[in-house]
Amino acid sequence: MQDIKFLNTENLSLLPNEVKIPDYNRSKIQTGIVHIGVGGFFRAHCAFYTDKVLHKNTTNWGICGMGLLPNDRKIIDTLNRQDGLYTLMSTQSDGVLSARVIGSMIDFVFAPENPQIAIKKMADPAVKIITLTITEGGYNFNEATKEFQIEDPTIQWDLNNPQHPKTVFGYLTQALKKRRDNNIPGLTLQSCDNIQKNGAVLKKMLLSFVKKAQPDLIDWINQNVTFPNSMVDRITPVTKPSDIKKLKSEFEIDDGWPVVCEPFIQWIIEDDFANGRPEWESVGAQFVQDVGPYEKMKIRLLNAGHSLLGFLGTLYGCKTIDETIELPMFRSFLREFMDKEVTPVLGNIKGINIEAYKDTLIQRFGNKYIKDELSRICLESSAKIPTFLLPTIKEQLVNGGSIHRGTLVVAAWCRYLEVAGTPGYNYTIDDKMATTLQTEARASMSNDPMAFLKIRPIFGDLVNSKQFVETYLHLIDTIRRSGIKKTIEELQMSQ
Ligand code: CS2
Repeated sequence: MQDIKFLNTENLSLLPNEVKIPDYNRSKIQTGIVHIGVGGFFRAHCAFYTDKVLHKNTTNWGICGMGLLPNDRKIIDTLNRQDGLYTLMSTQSDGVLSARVIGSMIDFVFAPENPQIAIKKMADPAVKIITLTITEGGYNFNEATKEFQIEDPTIQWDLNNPQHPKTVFGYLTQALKKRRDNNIPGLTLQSCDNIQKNGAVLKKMLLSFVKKAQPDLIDWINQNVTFPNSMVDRITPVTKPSDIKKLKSEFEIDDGWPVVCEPFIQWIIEDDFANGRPEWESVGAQFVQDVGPYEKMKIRLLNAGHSLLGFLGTLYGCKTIDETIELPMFRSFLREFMDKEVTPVLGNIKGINIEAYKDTLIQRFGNKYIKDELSRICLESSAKIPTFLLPTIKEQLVNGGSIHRGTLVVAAWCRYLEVAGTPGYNYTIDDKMATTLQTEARASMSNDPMAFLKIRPIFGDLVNSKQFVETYLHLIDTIRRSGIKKTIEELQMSQ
């Protein structure tokens, strides 16, 4: 008979010995970091590194988990019930599962309930860093122009209701204003999303908002706030009910929302912190002067590789990344995309053996214990594709390189959209731009073949490239007539 324990502070010492638990005194830890967007990735990555730092007897870098969106209530309530504790479950490629209870989150704020508490927390002098995982779409830029979308209705709401903001921009502006007005030192705003130059993008977007909302704050921000760029990496699938069950049966832990992740982890950060930082380098993170080449490599190979497998695999009837890459045709197609279309735009990267990096990626994707669902990969692709894939196609066009495989991914995306919900394609489109995407993808099947490529906020000027358009039209036509497998085979024979 198993003795299952509910995960909380009181029960920590009763957990089986093989479960690593926080062996620092959590009641002594002060909040030094506010994190916005307490999703699985953050809990597998930044919160994990910080937990490791706290094991080294530091007391001032606890994390306050903050949710700004109504949907965040569930995770905040779950973690509050568990005294902020949760389990990180990671499975090696040989199937060995390990469980570690993370203790770095010590308090929580659910902002929609009381925006002023959230603003006050971010302006607290003890808080020296605000980290963010708000997804690629959360930065509110027009994908084609990279400019801030001031006309967005929630942004307009924030401009008109500064004390009851809804977006990260409204909250940050009020918090920074409070810091300035009360002579509290500035801090670091650290993006942990998959966007090249994520720090610079965050700064540009925030300043575009501040220019309208509180123009007199701009100089203070420029002088007192930093925005380091960083490359973040750890594959973190959506937690499934079966994971919760497994944690109970294998480790006797009753955790309402554990996080599942792969063993691999990487964090490369620009050392540009306005007001101190944890010694993340003592637990495996790397600090460098210029993170640009590493971000580019990771986003263009891993994230674009994911999207490739996501659309191609879904059209073929696969459900997970490991299942898709197990099929030789997808594995070889992915490798060719990486070798022939991405590697040429990356150049030499200091300290990196790019061939070995790609080998490792393919191995990571193949970890059959990490059931990373294609539905997670395909969601919000209107923000992902312009960030992960289209820049590679554009650079290859300029360099006179091949664009066939990248363009096939775009065509597969269109096909994925147009057949969604029809017999044999039993999925829905989970995307902020779902309606536009599907309407245009379907229009492109009949009266206007170019309709999909004409979605300007996504494709921008790419639609003016004769080479891209011709390649795309040929590929989408082949997918529609012969299916994804034949299209890949035909392409592999001709290229
Ligand atoms: C994925 C990423 O969302 C996606 O499409 O590619 O979440 C990916 O798993 C992480 O960036 C890995 O570091």
